[in-house]
Amino acid sequence: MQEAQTHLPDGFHFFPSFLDQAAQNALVEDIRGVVAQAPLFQPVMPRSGKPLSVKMSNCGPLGWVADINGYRYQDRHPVTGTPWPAMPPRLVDIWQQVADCPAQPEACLINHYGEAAKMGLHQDRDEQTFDAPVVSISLGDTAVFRIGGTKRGGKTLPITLNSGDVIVFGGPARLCYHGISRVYPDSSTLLKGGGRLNLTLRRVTPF
Ligand code: MD6
Ligand code: FE
Repeated sequence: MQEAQTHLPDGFHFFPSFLDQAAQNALVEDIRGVVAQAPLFQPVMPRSGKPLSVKMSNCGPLGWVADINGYRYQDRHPVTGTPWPAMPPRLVDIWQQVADCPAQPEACLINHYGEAAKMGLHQDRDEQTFDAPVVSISLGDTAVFRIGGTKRGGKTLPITLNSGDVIVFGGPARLCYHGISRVYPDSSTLLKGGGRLNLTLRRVTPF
């Protein structure tokens, strides 16, 4: 496993091309299976009800949702009301290879970026523990990921994320601000309908 040299926060790890083409294809099939049972839904911002530009689903015992009432983890799909599909073993394998965490992931948030989708700078802080890292897998179109510090408003560094890249946010980097400033349309042929998938594996409860 090759880790790129970066000037980035401690606890942030970047594994370019972690997944080869065959592994990417297999993962896309796994995610197709998940979204067949738990369709992508349109999250909205709490209070304003403004839609986020990505569509989401989840797998694993818990899933992250955003609606008019807030951001939270819950065990059911907000539209169908059924439990989230099981986490595919391939995702658990990736976690075990890169997370350096004794506990299993409990949630995999699936974000789908279509044309013009972005994600504003945010911290991932809805989990009950920050002792586990967040492991993030990129599939499909290339994106520009921005990472800053733990305070809002600081400067950010751009990182190009290609299909098959994996990043880990742990330790002192766990609460760094980050977002997606752009996605390059048609930069990958991995997904039949185009776009980008980002999978984030998380531990939600203490261990
Ligand atoms: C994305 N990623 O790559 C958005 N969060 O589309 C995230 O929001 C993220 O990549 C926490 C840790 C790693 C991430
Ligand atoms: Fe995030």
